[in-house]
Amino acid sequence: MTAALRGLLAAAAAMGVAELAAGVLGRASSSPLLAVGAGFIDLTPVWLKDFAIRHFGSDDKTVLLLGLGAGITVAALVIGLLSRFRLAWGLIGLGALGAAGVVAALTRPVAEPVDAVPSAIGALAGMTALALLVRGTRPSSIAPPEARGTATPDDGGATEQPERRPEDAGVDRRRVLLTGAGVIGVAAAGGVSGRVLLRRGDVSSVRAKLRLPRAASPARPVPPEAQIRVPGMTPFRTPNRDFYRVDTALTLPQVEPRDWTLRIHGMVARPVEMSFDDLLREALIERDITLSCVSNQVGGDLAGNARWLGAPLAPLLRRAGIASGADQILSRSSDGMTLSTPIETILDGRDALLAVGMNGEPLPVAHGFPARMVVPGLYGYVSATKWVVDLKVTRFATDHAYWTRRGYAERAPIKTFSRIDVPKPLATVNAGRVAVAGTAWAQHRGVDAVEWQVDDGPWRQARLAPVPGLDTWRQWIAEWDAAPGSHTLRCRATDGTGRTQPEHRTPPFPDGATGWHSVVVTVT
Ligand SMILES: Nc1nc2c(c(=O)[nH]1)N[C@H]1C(S)=C(S)[C@@H](COP(=O)(O)O)O[C@H]1N2
Ligand SMILES: [Mo]
Repeated sequence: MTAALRGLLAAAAAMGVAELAAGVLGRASSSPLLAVGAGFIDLTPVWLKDFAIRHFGSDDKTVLLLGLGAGITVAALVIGLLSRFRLAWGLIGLGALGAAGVVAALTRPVAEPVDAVPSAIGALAGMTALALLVRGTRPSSIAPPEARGTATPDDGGATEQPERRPEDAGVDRRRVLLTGAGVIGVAAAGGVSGRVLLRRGDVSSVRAKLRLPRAASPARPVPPEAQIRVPGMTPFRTPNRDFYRVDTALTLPQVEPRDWTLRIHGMVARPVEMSFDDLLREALIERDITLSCVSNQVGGDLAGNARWLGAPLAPLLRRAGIASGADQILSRSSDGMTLSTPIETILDGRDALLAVGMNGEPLPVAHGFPARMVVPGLYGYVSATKWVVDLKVTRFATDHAYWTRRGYAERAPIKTFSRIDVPKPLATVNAGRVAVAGTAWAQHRGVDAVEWQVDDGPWRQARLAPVPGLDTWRQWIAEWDAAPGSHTLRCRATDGTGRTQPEHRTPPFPDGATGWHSVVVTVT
């Protein structure tokens, strides 16, 4: 057996046993793969996060896990090669991997001391496997002479004989194969059963059975003309399965409604702790609200519009009795993520919600089941806490949330944004009448106008579709008499305060991208 293969097998055994231990504990965040991945997410610099979201969007986590898998494979190969010179070096390498797992698991915001166990016993398993494989490969003095280097028909050795290298001479092949097979078996059985055990906590069946009450205050009807009917146009209401997802959760938090509580505490007269049933007994309201992400680039699609069902947040906070001087709500999710929201944006009369429903069903697990915050007009990172379990009434001077600690703005109203959805970039269209249509948003200020332009011609008013209120995006359409050639189409929106979207492009950091969207098309 080659040294590199030994390294791979030993690392596989380590990972498999660690997954099994994480499964037995029922703590996904203690799995070394997930803990190290989560640590990576936390350490990712802002530019790299923007790069990942820009290029991989909601697949950013899959890409991260694949990269991590590649990194572990390389480390395993190196460990194997080291063990060829000295077993101790290989063991030290495995120990270092295990230590990285332990540190990662213990530095998660929700860490408990037991979270060190999976990485630690995984490393021990990997070391044992490596030692056994190395020992089996060495020329053995105890094996009887006829067993050495003699292929018997049943071990397949005969066909492999020509590939043997001199260093492998005298090897007890049967023992090596058995040890290797054993190690693979341990790795596979551990990995698979660990995954199965971790699925115990899956809440999707609980969610499927959950019935939500009706809204005491239903949403205003959406005018049918809110949807512009042109092929390729964005749907006015985003179906849950198509709704963008942005979060730091490498594995989706599984929160049982039965176990869910919300604590409201901090600078309050009467701290509150409410159950999910308590929440459902509130007078629920249903509203159409468009969510958008600060990482959205000009022309990007990190925004979605849904009908949310939930309890208004302002009365809940007022019942707790907000102390004077408080200016921030620090919300925390079950996986330890923190978001800060300016308190005045929750109390100023807008429909800030503790949402339980999305488009007529319980929140999808990926979108915060069983409860999340939604505050119209604010970027998601300062308002839309998914899997929320804790609201601390505090001050910006005292507490800092995950993204604001990384330099993002504390106050981040959504910037006025407009986008051309059809024709698509680099499309070829026939000369004559062409529909130019798109989506604009300026939540809680509303979109009052969208203008469009061909090449450097005059700006013209687009026709705006009706909307149910100030908190959703708004579609627009114009008719273009297109002449043959290559043309650039541009758009810009004006919000309800009369301010027009600036031409100048700025990146998402630290409080949202700006700039006009443009699309180049060929007319034939
Ligand atoms: N618990 C938790 N809530 C979170 C986040 C997160 O990382 N963790 N990300 C926020 C960000 S940056 C955005 S844009 C919205 C996205 O909500 P969605 O995934 O439902 O579209 O959730 C917000 N809520
Ligand atoms: Mo976001």
